[in-house]
Amino acid sequence: MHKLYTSPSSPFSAKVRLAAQYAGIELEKHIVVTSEEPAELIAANPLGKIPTLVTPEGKTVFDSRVITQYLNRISGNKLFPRNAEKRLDAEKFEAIADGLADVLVAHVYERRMRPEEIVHQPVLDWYWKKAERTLDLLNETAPRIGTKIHGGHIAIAATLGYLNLRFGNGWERGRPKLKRWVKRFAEVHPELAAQLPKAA
Ligand SMILES: N[C@@H](CCC(=O)N[C@@H](CS)C(=O)NCC(=O)O)C(=O)O
Repeated sequence: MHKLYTSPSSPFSAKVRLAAQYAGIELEKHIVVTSEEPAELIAANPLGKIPTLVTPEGKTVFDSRVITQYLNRISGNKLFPRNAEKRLDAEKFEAIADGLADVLVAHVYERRMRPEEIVHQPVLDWYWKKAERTLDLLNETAPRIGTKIHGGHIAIAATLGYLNLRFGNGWERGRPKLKRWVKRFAEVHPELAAQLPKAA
């Protein structure tokens, strides 16, 4: 079986868990605390980051976008459209959702890793501005949700789950379409709810 180093709250790990479940690939989940730099994770990925996947043949696969492409290949294209133009759109949505997760994680780390007196507010504001712009874009353009979804939908759902978990739902104000998008994702794909980011 494929082994996934993961944590309940990590948005990138949630994306991979959602993608694997949607594509029908079973994962053996190993929950790790990255700040403890567990030896088995470091041995698989010197960056000490999650998600890191280990294949049944013992090959390691990271980062999360390499993993979603790998899962797409081994599932016979269950995660990305075959049509080149549609695939580019799906990959771009994955990239924008991952980019949003990057700034949210950086925001959390800035506050978590530094003593309070040297948390740099301008950098937090800079991250937040990027997040606001990206949420505005997603409010206008997030892809329609049907029973068939792709890696872009999955990445957006994972990142917005992390946003709600760490920052609350204040982002919904002024973004009614994106708020409805999250509701619809939950209604159309209740089977995926267990894989969304959760408090550790
Ligand atoms: N680009 C990476 C980002 C992964 C990432 O930032 N993971 C975080 C958890 S959400 C992590 O492992 N942080 C621990 C660290 O950076 O040491 C991906 O897409 O997988």
